[in-house]
Formats: sequence, C-alpha cells, structure tokens
Amino acid sequence: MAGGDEKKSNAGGGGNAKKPNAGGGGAKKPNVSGGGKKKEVKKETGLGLVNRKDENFGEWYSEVVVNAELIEYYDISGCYILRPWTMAIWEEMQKFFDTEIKKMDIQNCYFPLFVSPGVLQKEKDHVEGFAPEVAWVTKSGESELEVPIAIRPTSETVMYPYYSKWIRGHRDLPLKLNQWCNVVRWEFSHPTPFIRSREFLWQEGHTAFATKAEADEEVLDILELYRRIYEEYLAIPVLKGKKSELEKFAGGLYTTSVEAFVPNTGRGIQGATSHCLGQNFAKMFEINFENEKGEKGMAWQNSWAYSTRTIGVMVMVHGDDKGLVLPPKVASVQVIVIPVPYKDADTQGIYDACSATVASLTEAGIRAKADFRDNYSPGWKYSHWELKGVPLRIEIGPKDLANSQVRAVRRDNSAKTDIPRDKLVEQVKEMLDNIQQSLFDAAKQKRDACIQTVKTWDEFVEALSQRKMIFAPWCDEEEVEVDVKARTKGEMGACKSLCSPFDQPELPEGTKCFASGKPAKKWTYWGRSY
Ligand code: 86X
Repeated sequence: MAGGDEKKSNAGGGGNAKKPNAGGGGAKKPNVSGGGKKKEVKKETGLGLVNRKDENFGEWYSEVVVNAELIEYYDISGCYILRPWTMAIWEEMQKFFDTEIKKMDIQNCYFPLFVSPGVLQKEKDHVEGFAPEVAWVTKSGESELEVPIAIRPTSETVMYPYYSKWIRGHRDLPLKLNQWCNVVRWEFSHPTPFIRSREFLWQEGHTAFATKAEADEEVLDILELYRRIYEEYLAIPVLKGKKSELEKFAGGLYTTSVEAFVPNTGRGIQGATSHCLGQNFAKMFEINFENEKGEKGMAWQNSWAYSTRTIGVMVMVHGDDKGLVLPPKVASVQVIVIPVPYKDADTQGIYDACSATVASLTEAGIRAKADFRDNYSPGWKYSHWELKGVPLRIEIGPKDLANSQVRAVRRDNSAKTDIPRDKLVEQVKEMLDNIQQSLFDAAKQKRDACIQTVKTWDEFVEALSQRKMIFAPWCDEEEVEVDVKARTKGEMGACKSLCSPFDQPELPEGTKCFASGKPAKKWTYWGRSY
C-alpha cells in the first residue's frame, strides 16, 4: 500500500526537504547492524535509528531523545533544551499531580531561585556533603558581588525561615505548600538527558504538621500519587518502600521512594521520594507553635519531589529500535492521521476524511492531529511519527475511503485494524486504553523477569553479574550495607540497597542476612542504580 508512495518522494534526496534529525549531535555512523529492510527504511526516509536498544543502549538513548525531538543538546555540559514534545508530557503529569495535591489542600507558591550564603550554611550538616554541587553567582556585569549568591539545589533553606515566621500557633498548622520550579545541582558524574542533568524541573512539596501521625499519613499519600504517575501515566511498574539509613535523605527522619528498573542496563532508578523530616529542620529553623493548652510544640515536617527524570525512565523502559514509544495518557498527540493519496484517487476526498476523523476524535476528547504536509511521503510520515512515539496511527487511502473505514496501526506492536467510520471513537478509545495497559503489562513482565530472590552472598554476586535486581533478606545494619557497597565496587559501579518494600513477604524464623549471616530483619531490594 504505502510502498509506492515511499518511492515517490524521497525526503532524503529532495533539495528543500527538511531533515528532522539534523543537528542531532554529530555525524551518523553507517547502519551496519541493520537488516536489509531496516537499511532501506533508513535510506528512504533518513529517519531510522543507527543504534539498537539491545546492542548499544547508551548511544541508542541519546539518539532517541534527540531524534524524537524531546531534547536538544546545549553548549553547557549537563544542560538540555526541553522541546515542546517533552513539555507536553511534563504538563500531563503536572496536571494530574497538581489536581491531586489541591484535593489534599496543598497550595502552590513560588520562592526565589537565589539563596544567601548565611541561610545555606544554616543547616551545615546536611549541606556539607552536597557543597561541591552548589552553583554560585559571583558577579553582576564586571563587578564582583560583595556577597556571592547560591542557586537553589533544593529549597529547604530558602523556605523554612519563613515557615518559622508564619507558624506561630496550632491554628497555623498544617502548612502545606508546593512549588513547581527548576533547581541546579552542579553534578560532576556523567550527565544524561533527563536522568542526570545539572538543571532540572521538579515539584517540591514542603509541609508542616502539629503531629507525627499527620505527617506519617501524608508521606504515604504522596508516595501513592507518585506510584500512580509511574504506573497509570507512564505505564512503568514501581516498587514502593522505605530507604535504608544509608540511602535515606540524611537531614530527615525516614525516606520512602518508588523505585523503577531499567532492564537493559540492569539498574534500579529512584523514581520519586517522599520524606518525613521529623523535627530535625524544625529544630534548626525554629519552627515552633503553641498548642491548645498553651504549651510549646515543634512542627513535624515532610518534603517530597518528583522531577523530569520520570521522562527519562519512560524513554528507557518503553522505547524500541524505531524510537520513542509514548503511553497514550502522556502523549500530546495520541492519534496521528495520515492521508495516503494515490495518483488517480480522490485526493480531496481523502483529505476531507482525514479532517473529519480528527474532528470526531477531538470532539471525543482524544488528542488527534492530521499530517497534511505535502513535501513528505506517507512512508516518511509513518517513520517520523513512530520515531516520535505516537501511540496510534490512522491511515486513510482510497480503499478506506471507498469502504467508509480507516486503518489503525498501533505503535507498540504494529497491529493493524480496519475501523468502520461509525465505530471510530469507540474503537480508538478502546485501543488507546489497550495500548496503555499492554505497555504496563509488558514492562512489568520484563521487570519481574529481572528480579531474583537470593539467600546467600554467592547467589547475590551471581545475580548481580546477570544485571538483576536482587531481593534478599537483610540484617538492616548500616555497616553491612557499607560493606556490600565496598565488596561490589567495580567499573560497573557499586551495588546498594534500593528499598525495603512495604509489602513484606514472610521472613521465616532463623533466616540469615545474605551479606553478614546475622539474623535477617527484613526483605530488601538491591541493585546497581542510576
Ligand atoms: C536532598 C531533599 C529533599 C525537597 C527532597 O528529596 C524532596 C524535595 N528536598 C533533597 N538534597 C539536598 O538536600 C541537596 C542539598 C544541596 Cl546544598 C545540594 F547541593 C544538593 C542536594 N541534593 C539533594
């Protein structure tokens, strides 16, 4: 069907044809690994990926984020341009989370980007380890600032002095604020778009309560929202649990997280964190209140965040050799409609059918668009929108027009379905739900296949060498985790605890720690991680 059209206009050869992957980070290597078919597509459209996900994961990732038009590289290392295709995904997640936290009476606010050095030093202990990552402004124009100013790496020190001012009596509690903003951490380890960038977008929530019980409850409510972002929106399975003493946020009381896994690299990745800070920051910043009885109390605080890292995890988990694969719930274009005109066919009729299809879908709340560009062949457009990960493609050619139908092609499994015009909305809705679910199911199946339960050190080392995420009984002692890290240190990076799931299987009496041989206290996930 489309074969003939592909040959008709070769975008790669046309003088005025745009090259969507131009400027994509340097010269392209020849496609040596591709089979005959793939090579042809690449030559034909100029759109195929050079790198394969299973062969050269790191290069594949860089190629996908650029060619799918999520990211453009910038001339400062570790900084990336987030293009509209990225921002649309971020905005979908933002819409969900923002609506949910407002239901919890959490309000949005905005604090300044800059931190005075005095305030930053206020909580020395927690800043100390991070100090090398803090970026400073030292000049305005040509003159040195009298006092250099830090750029927020996180906003505890910016916000909490004002919490101290605003919280006086029990009626001022709870105080529940969130901000959507950027933060800067001048990382020195290898930067990766979305996953480790020097500036990133996030939301940071900072709340204060009169009682620990209220704080504890919120920690888990927020964590559940994070699980839903990953599982319901990004179609990525996560494990909910508590961080070890070594891995928790040092300034807080305890840290909970959702942990995802990237099968291709065998690495865990912290998806989002929800901390109970206890009263540690309240002590430092004097966040005190008078209770009903006139006694002095100290606030219990939480903080929680998720960032644009979520998008990187999505690319890594769902992407394939054709490019990005977007879960329908976060795709800014859920359905791309492509006219497939033929020489002697009723071209206007086909175009009208495309417009009508987009109108019906849009009317039904589906994010649909038609690609009417006349300087690209249908085949080029197929590759282009596959590269960009659009979940469903609708093709309309002469035969479809004659039969009052459209042809739908799924991005995730290439399945083709002819849909009668009068069943369009109903069936497209069903297919999008179906794609969302299959992406999750496939990711879960793959993730689960990478989890290995071990009981001994030898089994642990073997599983680690197979890039597994490891589930093991542990004594929960900090020195033992330090030791595990030391014993697994190598060029691939050390192994650490990821989390102890809230959902604990039975731990039979007498079970020993996989690493120390001491009595085990809990089941914990371990792995190399990002
Ligand atoms: C830890 C803790 C916490 C609010 C969250 O995880 C949720 C949102 N913040 C963040 N952290 C730092 O405290 C930190 C501090 C400095 Cl000064 C820095 F340069 C880097 C940091 N990175 C992480």
